[in-house]
Amino acid sequence: MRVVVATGNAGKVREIAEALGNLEAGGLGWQLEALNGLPLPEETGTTYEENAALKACAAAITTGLPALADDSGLEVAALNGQPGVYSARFGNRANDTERNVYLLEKLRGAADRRAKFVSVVILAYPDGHLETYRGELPGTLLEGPRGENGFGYDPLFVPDGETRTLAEMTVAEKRAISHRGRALAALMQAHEGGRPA
Ligand code: ITT
Repeated sequence: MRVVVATGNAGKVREIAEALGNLEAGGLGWQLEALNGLPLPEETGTTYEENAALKACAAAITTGLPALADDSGLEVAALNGQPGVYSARFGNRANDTERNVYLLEKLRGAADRRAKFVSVVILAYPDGHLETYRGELPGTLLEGPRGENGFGYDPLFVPDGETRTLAEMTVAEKRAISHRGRALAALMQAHEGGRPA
């Protein structure tokens, strides 16, 4: 099956391609296609589900192919769950490094460093059918960045039960435990026998 990956985030593309193309990880042998400059709609939703559906449906309608989108975010306990769905725009900072600095400033002196990542992956078909998969990853936020891999808030985030940040893991190691890896594993499981009803 040809599937359009409806994201402009290179880190997500890398992780989705590694998961779905990795036969050992349950990969489905789908032919993944990039958006090739097609614009994504503005994320006007207030939930991950709404925003993932907006992105996946727009790409499925424009291309006539099934389209996969991920909407995700970091929910920080000491910030009452913020930035959540607004993680990509947190503090109006321009890039990952500046958003990490901003988050560290907001958490300066905070004893409670708990946070969780959430990913909602939606596969939309041109006929309007939607499949929704969700994954979560609890962990804690460090007081400074560690590691060069991954993207976004990965250098600050140590998953529960781990000693390394997500940015100190390989793509495969991150996939095995991460919010996005879990959502994609559920998608792959649902498709083992072909397209689910
Ligand atoms: P697309 O909408 O084009 O897919 P985006 O980066 O704008 O890309 P989102 O609106 O879903 O995507 O924002 C998610 C943000 O949450 C992302 O930009 C990161 O800042 C953060 N985030 C999500 N998953 C992450 C992960 O696995 N590691 C680190 N940060 C992550």
